[in-house]
Amino acid sequence: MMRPPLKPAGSIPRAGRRHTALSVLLCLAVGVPCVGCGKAADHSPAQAPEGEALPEPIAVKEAPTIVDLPRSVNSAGIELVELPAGEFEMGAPDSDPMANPDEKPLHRAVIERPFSIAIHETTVGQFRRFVEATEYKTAAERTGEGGFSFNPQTRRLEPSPQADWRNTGFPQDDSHPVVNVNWDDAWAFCNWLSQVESVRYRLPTETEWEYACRAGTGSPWFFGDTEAAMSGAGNICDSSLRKAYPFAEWSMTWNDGYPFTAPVGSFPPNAFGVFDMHGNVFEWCDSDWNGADYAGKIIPDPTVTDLERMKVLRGGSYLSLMVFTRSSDRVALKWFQRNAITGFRVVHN
Ligand SMILES: [Ca+2]
Ligand SMILES: [Ca+2]
Repeated sequence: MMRPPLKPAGSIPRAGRRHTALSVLLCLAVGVPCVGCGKAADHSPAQAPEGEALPEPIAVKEAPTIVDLPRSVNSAGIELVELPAGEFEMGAPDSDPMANPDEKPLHRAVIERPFSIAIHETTVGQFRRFVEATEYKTAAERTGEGGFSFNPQTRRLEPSPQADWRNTGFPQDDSHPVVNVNWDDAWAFCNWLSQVESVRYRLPTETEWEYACRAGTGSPWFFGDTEAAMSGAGNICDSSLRKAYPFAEWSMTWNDGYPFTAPVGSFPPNAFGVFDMHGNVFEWCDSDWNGADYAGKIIPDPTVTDLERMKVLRGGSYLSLMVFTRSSDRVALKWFQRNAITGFRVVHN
């Protein structure tokens, strides 16, 4: 069954009922004043490392051994890998000091049916193809309220009426992940793809997303247990970002070569052959944010049932604190919100 179109989009990201971790993320990473996050939104740029030389870009890590799975390319040029049905340990163990309570308890999760997942985040080029075929206007364009873009004067990512999927204020070509799309825009792309392909495309549930991210691993990142394990393994908040965006005091010391988004697939995939599950851009999931830990959650995981609830985002971004890039980390936004750090990838059964 196709998902029906949603109500017209509302305002751009706003303070309100926000998950604390998300509030911290947005407040720190985007500079949006927020309620209850305990962090000041007015960061001082005094520590800007503008004059400092960047270290040489770090070497990209070698990929792990890739599991032999069915692979395909659809008519929109989206590459997919078919993951088998199965079970896995979802969430974080009590021993993970970085985990929030909402990631616990570690529990057995079920993937009842095989599904194919795009090995890359949806790109600007793929989204352009959709827009050209349908004359679709994203909420950022339709409402005139825009999204987020980088302001070189203030060196911040800021809300802007001019910001949309074409205009982020930082360099993006067709190989970069599309951003400034809300959950509804992502679904519109899925619905178009469903018509073109005669297969029902959709967003992954968060259980599917974590299963695809972990690729059989149980560690915080599929490359290991520590933040350092992510050096050369993904586009994360690094020294190149800090140079452009001095407010990112939480950035790592190495230079991954990409201050903002990177072309998809610039870093090694996991053992399923799926790229950019840690960092680059956050990814919309087709799951309601349940606002609590997993203890009361029905498994297999429910998809979206209530549009008033927040939708789960996974994987962190080029701007995020490293804890947000872990396999089990969960944040959420309202369906109508969009920003310059969130995109999506598609799945189908
Ligand atoms: Ca980076
Ligand atoms: Ca990602």
